[in-house]
Amino acid sequence: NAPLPEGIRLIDGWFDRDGQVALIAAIRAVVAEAPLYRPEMPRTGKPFSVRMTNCGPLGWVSDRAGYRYQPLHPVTGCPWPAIPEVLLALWGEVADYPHPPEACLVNFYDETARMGLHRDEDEAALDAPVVSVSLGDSCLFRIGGRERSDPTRSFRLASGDVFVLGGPSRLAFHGVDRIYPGSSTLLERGGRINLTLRRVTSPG
Ligand code: MD3
Ligand code: FE
Repeated sequence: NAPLPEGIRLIDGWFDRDGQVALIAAIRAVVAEAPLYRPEMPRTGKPFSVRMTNCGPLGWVSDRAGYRYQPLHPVTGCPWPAIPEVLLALWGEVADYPHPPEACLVNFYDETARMGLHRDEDEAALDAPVVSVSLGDSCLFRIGGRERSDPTRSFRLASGDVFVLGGPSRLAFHGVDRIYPGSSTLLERGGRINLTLRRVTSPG
């Protein structure tokens, strides 16, 4: 197994089963207030296969007008709910960044959902890492370099894994090629949830 690209930390099994169950309860409360919805691609309006919502003062959205962070849910018009304490604590433990996260994007994958290769570059605070938590079914995750044409590496992310993406890897291309249906019993109806904690604005 080759070493991970610089700036990436994969901490497998950070959350044990009880921790994962507690996180799911917290996410259910978020989704009750801010329902999952299906974003659309800029310009074309093609629907994502992944459904999304957010918690925190800002949330990431995509529609025909483009990608952006905004304080209100695009369907309900309400502010996003607060980021659960357990996730703020996780950021404090692993992010090595002196300010709290402002957005937690919640991605829900059913067994056919995928996420194409892309870069996360809608945040002004590119010095802050992205902290990701995987829950439910495993996925095949792929990460490359700063150019779309750079070689990529794939690995499997499982429920409870935490991923910290910073440094030179913060602007690496990455995506989710497939979900492994039935690989976890955490979610009764199956599927995968990914949470990404992000700092959006650069503290003045
Ligand atoms: C590597 N989500 O929401 S999380 C996304 O599993 C996103 O739902 C994927 O890519 C998911 O934007 C991957 C891991 C991740 C998150 C941010 C990154 C990997 C990253 C930023 C830079 C490089
Ligand atoms: Fe991403």
